[in-house]
Amino acid sequence: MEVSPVELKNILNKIVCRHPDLKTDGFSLESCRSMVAVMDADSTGRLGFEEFKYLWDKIKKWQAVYKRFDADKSGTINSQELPLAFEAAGYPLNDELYRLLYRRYANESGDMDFDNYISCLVRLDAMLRSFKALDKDNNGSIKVNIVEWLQLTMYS
Ligand SMILES: [Ca+2]
Ligand SMILES: [Ca+2]
Ligand SMILES: [Ca+2]
Repeated sequence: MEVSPVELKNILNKIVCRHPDLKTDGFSLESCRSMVAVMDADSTGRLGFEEFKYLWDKIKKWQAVYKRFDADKSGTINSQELPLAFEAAGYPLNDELYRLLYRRYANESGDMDFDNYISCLVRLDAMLRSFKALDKDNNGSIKVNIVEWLQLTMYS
């Protein structure tokens, strides 16, 4: 069984319905298409069992972090809560990167809701894994050609 973007959207939206403490305007098809793309290691356009299981385990972990670091219990993550949550999730970044992610994924009222938070972490996790895969000598920098660059940035 492989999970398509539409199926992923239905699964995720069904789950958030059961958690009133996770504020969200719902996972959009576009964000699910993007999540499938970055997680789709074998480029089938869908998530196979292993790909889905990886995503699922991460989402469970990230959901627990979200609840724990929503310090003011607003149901969303604000700019002060974000660095602590991402650090706890295993992504220690610098302040500039946190600000950048916040600007990209927070909504107009200045909060990151649950679907935006998950989209952001899915992408961050996938981009870090891509980097590690390309950084074969593990020296912290990579060299990519234009085809690799486009594959990396356009199918995501
Ligand atoms: Ca949202
Ligand atoms: Ca796949
Ligand atoms: Ca909050």
